[in-house]
Order: sequence, then C-alpha cells, then structure tokens
Amino acid sequence: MGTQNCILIGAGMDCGKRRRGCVMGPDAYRTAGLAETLAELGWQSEDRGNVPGPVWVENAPTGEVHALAETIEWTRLLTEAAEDAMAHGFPIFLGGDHALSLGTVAGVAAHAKREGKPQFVLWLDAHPDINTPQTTTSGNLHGTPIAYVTGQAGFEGFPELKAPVPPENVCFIGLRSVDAPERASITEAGMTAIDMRQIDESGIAAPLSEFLARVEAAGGVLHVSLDVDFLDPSIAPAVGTTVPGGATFREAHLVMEMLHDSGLVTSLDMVELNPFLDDRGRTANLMVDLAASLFGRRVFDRRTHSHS
Ligand code: Z70
Ligand code: MN
Ligand code: MN
Ligand code: MN
Repeated sequence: MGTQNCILIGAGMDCGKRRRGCVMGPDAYRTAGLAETLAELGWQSEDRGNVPGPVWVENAPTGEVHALAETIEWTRLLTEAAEDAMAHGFPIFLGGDHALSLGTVAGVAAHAKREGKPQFVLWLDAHPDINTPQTTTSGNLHGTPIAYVTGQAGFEGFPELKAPVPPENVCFIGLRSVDAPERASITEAGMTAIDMRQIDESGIAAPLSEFLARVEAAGGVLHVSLDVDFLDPSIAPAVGTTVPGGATFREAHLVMEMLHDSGLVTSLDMVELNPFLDDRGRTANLMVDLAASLFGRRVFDRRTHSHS
C-alpha cells in the first residue's frame, strides 16, 4: 500500500440526509481507537482533525432537495482536502454521511489523473447512490455521489470535476435497495453491480477477485467507500437506513483482507455511522475492526502479491 502513513480526515457531514447524528462519526472512530489500531499494524497516522464544513441545516420540505448549498460547500472543501492528502499518504475519511464522497472521490481521482493512473472505485453499500438531484425522490444528496463523480449531468453549481471516474471503473458490492432510475443508469453505463443475490450464489470472493484483477491489469488505484449499511443491521445497527440482508461479519472481513492483499487500495471512506443509534459502540468498533483488516490485520499471512 505504498507509504505507511495514514491521514485521518474527519468529515462529519450530516446534511446529506435528514436524520441527524453522523456529525459524531469522526469522534466515534477516534474513541474506538482507530489510530491506535493502525499503529499496532505499523501505520503511522496523522489526524488532521475535522473539516469545518456546514454542520446543520433545517429540513427541506419532503421531496425537495435538502441542503444543496451546504453539500456544494462540503464538496468543495473535501475535494481539496482529498487531493492534498493523497500527496502525503493514505487518507481515511471519517464520516459523516455518504454525501461526503462527492468530494473525496472527486479529489482522489484528480490526484490519480495527475499521476497518470486510472482511478477505480469500490462501493460497499446496500445502495448504489447514483441518483442525481433530478432523479432523487427523497431529496437526500447522500444518494447521489456516484452520479456526480462519474460525470453525469444535473450537478449544476457543484465544483467542476477535474477527473470524472469512468463508469466501467466502478464496482458496487452489497446492493439490495436500488431505485428505478438508478437501475437504469447502472445498466446503461455498464457498471459492475454485485447484489446480495449474486453474493449468495457465487460467494463474495469471486466477483471481488475479478474486479481487483481488472484494477491491477489497468495499473489503477482503488478508492474504497464503505457504508455502514453494507453490513447486516444485526451486526451494525448504528445507521439511519437499515436494510435487512446485508453482508455478514465474515463476508465483510474477507473483503477487507482481500483488499489488503491486493495492495491496490490508496484511499478509504468510512461513512453513514450514526453513533446516536449505536449499541454501546459496537458498530463503531466493528468499522474499526474492518479497517484493521484492510490495513493488514490477519490470522495467518496469505499474501499473494509482492507489493504492499
Ligand atoms: C435512496 C435515495 C441512501 C444511503 C440511503 C436511498 C439512498 N436511493 N443511501 N442510505 N446510504 O434516497 O436516493
Ligand atoms: Mn499518489
Ligand atoms: Mn451510501
Ligand atoms: Mn447505503
């Protein structure tokens, strides 16, 4: 994974949806011992504190787009923070709701473009978050980052993308709640979409290996965006939108271990944790455990790649 230096960036964005609480996410990860866990695995971390984006905004009426101006401001701030952090180490963006990825993915992709490397994105989520401000029926912009970062129309007023991510470089794993317009754009764009049915049929390792082989063959770099609702709500209750039938403890750890072994991951979002809904910190602790697997915690060494 290149340099053994992590940059922790608190992004307590809480206006990508109506239900409040994600603002506490960055401190929950700190409290759960993320930096100490990384240190045990040989990773130095530099905590840059919290990005000072707009925190709270009154709810927009049902159906209307909520907190557009605030989301645009967060996108600007996080694009900049992400692009800068990429030059100094491995950024971990501590969410915050998933609207933060409008900025983080835009920023890491801009960095990859400057280095002449293709950017890939692995979206671990129950939802594909590929609505636009026009197609969203909830008006919650946490359901839109993939549309923005792949350069779809409808994001007037947002920062101009320096480096749109080609749709074929995006892989979703864990899908089980997809809106009709989202299904249409995934199909049209030819994105790799692994739903829970496919995971049940083939296991989670086979489609992930296939995607990682594609990243490797392209000489690409990989951004991982981990939404708490990728996980089954029975093990990860601290999330606003619980969707039954999610990834198990073992599937999620396997994904993280395989990502570590690939040596391809260069940035990470940890999003949608709402500590207000947690059960004695168990979801925050689980998310830190998953990060640990991504940064090299293992039972026995099983590496197949020489880099990392
Ligand atoms: C729906 C929407 C969403 C997360 C809910 C849901 C989006 N597709 N994303 N929870 N993380 O409102 O656009
Ligand atoms: Mn770099
Ligand atoms: Mn999401
Ligand atoms: Mn989700």
